[in-house]
Formats: sequence, structure tokens, C-alpha cells
Amino acid sequence: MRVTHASLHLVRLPLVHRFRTSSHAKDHLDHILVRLTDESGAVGWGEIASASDPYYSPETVDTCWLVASQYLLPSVVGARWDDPAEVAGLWAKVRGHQFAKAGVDIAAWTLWALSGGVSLATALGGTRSSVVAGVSLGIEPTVDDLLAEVGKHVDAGYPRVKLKIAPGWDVEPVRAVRAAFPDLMLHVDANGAYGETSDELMALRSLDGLGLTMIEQPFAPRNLLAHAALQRDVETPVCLDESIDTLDDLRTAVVLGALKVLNIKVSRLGGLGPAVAAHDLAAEHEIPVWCGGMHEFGVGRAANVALSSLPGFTLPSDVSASDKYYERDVVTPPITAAGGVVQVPTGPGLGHTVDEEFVQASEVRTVELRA
Ligand code: OSB
Ligand code: MG
Repeated sequence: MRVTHASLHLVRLPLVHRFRTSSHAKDHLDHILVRLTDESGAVGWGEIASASDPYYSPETVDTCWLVASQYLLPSVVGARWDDPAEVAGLWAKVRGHQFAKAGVDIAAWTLWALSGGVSLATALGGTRSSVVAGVSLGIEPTVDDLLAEVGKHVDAGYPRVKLKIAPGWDVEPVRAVRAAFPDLMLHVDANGAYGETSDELMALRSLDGLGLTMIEQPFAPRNLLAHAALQRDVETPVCLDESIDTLDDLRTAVVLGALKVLNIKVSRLGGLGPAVAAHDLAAEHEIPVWCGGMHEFGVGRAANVALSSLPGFTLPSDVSASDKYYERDVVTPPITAAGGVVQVPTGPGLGHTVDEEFVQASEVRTVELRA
């Protein structure tokens, strides 16, 4: 296979509901779509789902644009490869920049699956025909607003809800949600906002009796020792997200006892190849995994659905329907969830068509490279 033509498309979509985490709030998102064309004219799409600001990861939309246009695409355009797993080898000298790599890697996988006439899920080794979706709810202005948001998504059929927490917005709102929804599968995500002061540790320990499926990323990404110490203190499984950028990180965290659950994000791990490898490694250690999201547009969202069809994804994934975030998505049909379940497409490649007219109408920057 040989990519003869590549382009990047910075696309802006408005969010239907303002999303606030421990670090920031967003009303619209800018993601970079990656378009690869091979010698036969087949087109594979990927998505660089980086945030605009370096608050979740050190990457931003601008660093991704720079690294993808100046390093990743020039190494891919014109090169021969037979398997998408080889594509990462073409940019092996580039350290880090996982989000940028992931977008190009997804495009290579979708192009390869499409050319082989198989679905992306089948190409990755997926076995499920549908995946269970969960929703991630941001920090709301009041507990009543949060209860209304939870109720809306429970009514829409989502079987699992994750709540963003931060020091000062934790035990009280989570208790209120638990009291109102006693049987709901519930977990919390702090995006690394907690330190190790006695008040902060006390708040985290107080969450232990609330029947949460997990406490996700309470401490800073590189602070594996604090996660291991908390896991020794609480029954609730500790889940790592931002701490795990590579398979080496995962091996270290396992040895330290820093996690009982792993959030696999295609973007954070640098692509679908490494995401599948993390799934396999976690399975060897009997660590259940689920697929995390970055508010992806339809391309990245479809890749998340395909990945979630692998057998180790036993917990609900953040693969909610497009309409939770966007009025109109970049793919047709959009991703839909009926009763909290998303069907895994069986058609070749992504299983969704990119609406190129809408992409063009919504793009704020573009660049092209030819062999
Ligand atoms: O930690 O999972 C996270 C969004 C932006 C940054 C970090 C996170 C999130 C989400 C998104 O929770 C969930 C989704 O895409 O549905
Ligand atoms: Mg998270």
C-alpha cells in the first residue's frame, strides 16, 4: 500500500452543552481530520482529537498540526507498507505527540480495512456486534443541574454515568446522585486534580462507600505512587487515564499496584495499534478495560466503537451518540445509541461516510501533501 496524497482539515463544531472539567470549560471544539488517499484512489480518514489547550495532555491543536504536517505525513506520503502496524515505524524517531500520531494511525487503519473489504472492528480483532455506551458528565453550576443532567441521560437509556469531580465538587454531588439513582452504574473522574493533603485524601476516601465502579485519575499523571497508596486504602478500583501514555507506563503501573482498571484512549496511546496492545497486556494481568473518549467527532468516535468491540472491553465505554455533543456530525449516519447500546458497523472501513461538503463548510484551516 502507498499513500500518494494526504491532507489535514482543522474542523470546528459547536457543542450542544457546555462541558466543564476540573481544568476548563468548552463551548466548541476544534479537531483535525486526517485524509489519506492511496494509489487506487481509496480514502481513509482519521481524527486528531487533541484539545486546544494543554490541560488534559501537553499537546494542543497547534502542536498536533505542526507535528502531523512537518513530521508524520511527510514520513507516510510515498512510503510502502503492507500492514497499518508498520506505519508507526515510519515515524519511529518522533518522541511523544501521541494525539497527532493517533490521528494518522487511525487513517492508515481505516484505509487498510477499506481496501481489504473488512470493517475496522474486524481488522482490529473485534468480536462484539454491539458495545455498551456510558456518558461522561461535566461539572455543573449546581447539584440540581447535575441531577437533571444525570436524569436526562438515564432516561435516554445510558446504563453508566461518569461524573467529573474536583476538590470542592466531590462527596456532596456524588452522594446526591447516588441517593437519587441507587442502582446506577456510576464512577468519578478527577483528571488529576487532587493533591495529597489530608483534606484531599479524606475526600477521596469518603467516596469509597458510595458503590462507585472506579475512581479515575485522582492524582497527577506522573504520580503513580499516590495512586498505588490510595488503591491500598480503598476498596473502589482506581482507574488510570492520563498516567498511561505507553505500554511501558502500563507495565510500571501494574508492578506498583497503581490501578485495577484501565481507561484506553486511542489518542493518548498514539493510535489503534498501541490501543490493541494495551488491551492485550491488560488482559494478561486480568485488568478490565474500557474505551475513553475525547469528545471525538464521528471519525474518532467510530474508531472508538470499533476498538470497544474487542473482548477485553468489559466495562461500558465513553462512546455515547454523536447527538450528546454535536447537532450535526462530520459522518453520516451519525453514531447512535439505542438504549445505551451502539451497534458496531459491519461495512468495509469505518462503516460511516465522511460528509466532505460539511467538513469543507466547517473547516478553518487545511494543508495538502503529495508524493
Ligand atoms: O478524562 O475522560 C476524560 C474529555 C476531555 C478530556 C478528558 C476526558 C474527557 C471525557 C470525554 O470525559 C468523554 C467522551 O468523549 O464521551
Ligand atoms: Mg479521564
